Amino acid sequence: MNDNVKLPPGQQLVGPGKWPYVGERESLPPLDPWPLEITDGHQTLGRWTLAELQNFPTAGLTIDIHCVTRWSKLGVRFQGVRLASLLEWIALPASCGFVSFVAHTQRQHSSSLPLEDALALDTLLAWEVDEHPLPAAHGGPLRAIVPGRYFYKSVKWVTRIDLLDQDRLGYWESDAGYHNQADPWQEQRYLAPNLDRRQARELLSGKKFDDRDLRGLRAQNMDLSDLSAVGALLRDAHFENATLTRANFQRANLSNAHFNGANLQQADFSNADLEGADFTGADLRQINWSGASLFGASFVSQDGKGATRMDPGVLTQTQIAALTDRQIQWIRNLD
Ligand SMILES: Nc1nc2c(c(=O)[nH]1)N[C@H]1C(S)=C(S)[C@@H](COP(=O)(O)O)O[C@H]1N2
Ligand SMILES: [Mo]
Repeated sequence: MNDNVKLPPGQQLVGPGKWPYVGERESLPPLDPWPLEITDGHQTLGRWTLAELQNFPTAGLTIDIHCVTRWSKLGVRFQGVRLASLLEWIALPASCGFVSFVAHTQRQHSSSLPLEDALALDTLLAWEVDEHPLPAAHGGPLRAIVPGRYFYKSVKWVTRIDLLDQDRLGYWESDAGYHNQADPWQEQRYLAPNLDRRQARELLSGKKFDDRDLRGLRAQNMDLSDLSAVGALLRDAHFENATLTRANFQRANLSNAHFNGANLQQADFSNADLEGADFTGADLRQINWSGASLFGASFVSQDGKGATRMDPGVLTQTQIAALTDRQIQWIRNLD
């Protein structure tokens, strides 16, 4: 059998028996007993020692490791406890869409993902690999294993799991511009394919996109309120569920951009190219649409669902005429 068949795009196999170390090499001085705490970001919801975790029903999981730096190692067997099993023992916060794994390291390294994904992917807290205790340099005594994502989602030396209402970008995701979704089969490596690490950091902290070429940017769920993106090239950019209140998109090229579920209150789209942009389910109140080109943009989905909010009477007749019949109908019902 050809192993390459099982490799996601752009990945290469490491040599037999090899397993590189990536990122931090050690934790802070190991704790004994090793604790694991689940919080809602403020309060402790559950707390166990490693020995107590080992009394839970254990789960074995064989995964393929895919590092964003393009090496893969197939068929590694981990043993531990499922995140799902731990959550059965605590009272879940009323709203917790995201889970963040936090490491006992100098920089309090962390990584997050939607809780729904973490559970669907069968996320594990692992203490054993290939029938041996997990080596310290690989995150022992306890690390997260998130199957089906680049390995940077699998945090080493976990002592805390935060269940959060809003997403909190992890270390690599915010410092190096790694993609927050991290699906290797979709090659979701970086925030934008053409950004280096310094540029990504600058971009995320400064929220200044003016005149930049950021085609295909991945900014789902991000807090980009007060963003300045004047004249930016943002074709096919992903802003699903992002916070973009007061964002300045004057003259930006946003054709085929994805704004589904985003909060765009008071954003400025004057003279922007919004052809084919998707605004389904977004909050579009108090937006400046003057001079924006809306050919083929959508505000309501095919099935008529999506609670898009928009002030009536803000689009010109020319702008409305550039929409499809279904979209025009929806806009007319607002007015
Ligand atoms: N605490 C912590 N966890 C981490 C990292 C890190 O730097 N610190 N790096 C991540 C990255 S980028 C990868 S590819 C894997 C590497 O795990 P390994 O060193 O066991 O191969 O751990 C992830 N988990
Ligand atoms: Mo990585």
